[in-house]
Amino acid sequence: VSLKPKSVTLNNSQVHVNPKCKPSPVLIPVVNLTDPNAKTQIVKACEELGFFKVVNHGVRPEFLTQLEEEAIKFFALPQFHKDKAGPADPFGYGSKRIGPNGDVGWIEYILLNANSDTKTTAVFLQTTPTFREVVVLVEVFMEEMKDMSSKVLDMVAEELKIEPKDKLSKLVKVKESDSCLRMNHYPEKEETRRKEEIGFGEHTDPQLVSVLRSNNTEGLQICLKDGTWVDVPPDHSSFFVIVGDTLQVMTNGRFKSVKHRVLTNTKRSRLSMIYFAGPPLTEKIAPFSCLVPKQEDCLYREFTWSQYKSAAYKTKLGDYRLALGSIN
Ligand code: GA4
Repeated sequence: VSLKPKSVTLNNSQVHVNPKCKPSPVLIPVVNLTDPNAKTQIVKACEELGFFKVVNHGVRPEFLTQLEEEAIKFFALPQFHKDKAGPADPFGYGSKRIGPNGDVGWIEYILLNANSDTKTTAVFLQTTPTFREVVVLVEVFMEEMKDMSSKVLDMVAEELKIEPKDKLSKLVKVKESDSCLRMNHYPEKEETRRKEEIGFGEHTDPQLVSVLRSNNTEGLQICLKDGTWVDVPPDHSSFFVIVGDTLQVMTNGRFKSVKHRVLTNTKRSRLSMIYFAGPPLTEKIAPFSCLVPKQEDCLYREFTWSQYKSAAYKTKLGDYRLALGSIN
């Protein structure tokens, strides 16, 4: 077996795929949200991995199936039709291009702002005969995701003794919260194509937390602290929580925003929906003083979410945005 890094070509650029990638059936922490110990398990997972799986989440499976079916119908439309809902600037329909700085992937997606339903309506109005029903489904889903992320953040605050108790969850519950929803479609591979290709390149999420749900197709990988990439076994009945950069800053690095990526290495298409729970644009982000007893241990200086977001949109997907000094 060769241990030389495999490389795949994507738009003429070489991307290395870690050969040490191994399946990890027991590695991903599983948190039952109704378990009284959930908050301890969540904090442990956020510290060790920045990632965990949520079961007993209370979101009805029939509802998820229905939403997934609508997404499948949308992505099955002719290209010219879908293009009417694009380009993603950053909201709307996008294909292959990710963000404004030249990143690409074997992907098409819809990016929606959780606050303004105008773009959501615009995306589906042109393309979907039953657009009103679809818009309602999407809105209900966003509410469910907001509830789940708030619940998780409340447990984090309780376990870390952050006061007041709703300090974190309030950031995503208020109407000014800058959250968004992404629906990603990774088309199945044709036989002639190379075995592995980058669907969504490695990156961390800038927000507080992200909540992800996919169909039963593999492809998602997370990066461990030692740099090893591991497969996340797909599970359409569960959700996955991803720690974002903002929560890393607020916990003064105690939680790590986890690097993750999607490889399209299967013959089945992958469909995922991710809710990115972000604070209001004007919110000041800095480590909580209760987590930094000595001022000299404070790792990050204060910035607003708006400043961080605009800085993020000037970076490439894989850049390490939290590098000290990158935010002015
Ligand atoms: C990564 C997480 C979310 O998907 C996202 C992405 C955003 C986009 O696709 O518009 C970004 C990326 C993400 C981080 C750096 C910038 C912005 C693309 C990009 C190159 C919606 C987000 O909030 O940040």
